[in-house]
Amino acid sequence: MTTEKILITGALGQIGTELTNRLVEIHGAENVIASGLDRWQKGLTSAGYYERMDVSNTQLVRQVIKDYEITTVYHLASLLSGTSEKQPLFAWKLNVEPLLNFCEMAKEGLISKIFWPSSIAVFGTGIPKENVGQDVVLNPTTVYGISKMSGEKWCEYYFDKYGVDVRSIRYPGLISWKTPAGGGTTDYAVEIFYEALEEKKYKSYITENTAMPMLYMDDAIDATLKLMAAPKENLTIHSSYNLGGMSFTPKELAAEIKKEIPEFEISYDADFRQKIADSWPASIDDSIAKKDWDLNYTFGISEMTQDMIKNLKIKLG
Ligand code: AKB
Repeated sequence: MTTEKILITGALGQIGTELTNRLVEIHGAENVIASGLDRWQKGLTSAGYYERMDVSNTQLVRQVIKDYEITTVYHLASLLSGTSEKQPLFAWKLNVEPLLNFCEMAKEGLISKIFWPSSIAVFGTGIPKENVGQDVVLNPTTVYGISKMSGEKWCEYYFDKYGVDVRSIRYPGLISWKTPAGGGTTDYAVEIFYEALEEKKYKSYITENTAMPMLYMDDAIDATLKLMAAPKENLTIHSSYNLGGMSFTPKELAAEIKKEIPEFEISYDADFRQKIADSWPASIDDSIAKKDWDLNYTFGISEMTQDMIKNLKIKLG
């Protein structure tokens, strides 16, 4: 039986809801504590416990860690790229400071393992767009990218200096049908499915030939659990692992959707998020994750599109 006691921050978000369910399946509901800003209501999460908590409240978070004797934290609470541009100082505070609080608690021996999501937003200008490697120069031009790059450096610092076991993935855009994303640049690749089913048309805020790396949520959750289960000595990256997933443009995604919904039409009207997308890679080299902890994927663009449409048809009725 498990000895892990897990706290998830941002448990009601896009990754959080699905990761919480998987962690409950593996460790049992009594060992999983979900947390978020919402008031508790029945069925909110499958976790055995729920703490309504602002992750920036350092003292409260510490108390929760002590009360439940938490060993492992999945710290997912974060502001995404689009929203961060609108609230830069708040984004910096939320995306960096609570991570430091958890690293400090690990340094003190209160917790033993942390997962923290970084993003392809750490990449920026001055590097090739295709097959971007792990160790290229990071030159993010967005608030979100700056916060994630700094977080990565803090993770590496706490590992190097204090041996803190903090693990991280540079997620590409995440696509799922269960919980909508919010405030990201890659979110068009989720919205498009809802509108394709409900309106048979979609106006994309990203231009037709802009490719970005994307990952289906099932693969994202598998990768996260795999990284967290890997022996510590196998890990060679202590900032954050590159993850490529698949890479496609709005035009290519629309063509896949048209195979399932022939009436579907896409149009384009770029907004401020186009500039963010232009600063990000089109595809990512994730060979180090494949070597270190056996990263692999089940879903390509066709499998993902079919699965999204099948499940959203049921969900939307
Ligand atoms: C966003 O678009 O902000 C996120 C990300 C790539 O980290 N999905």
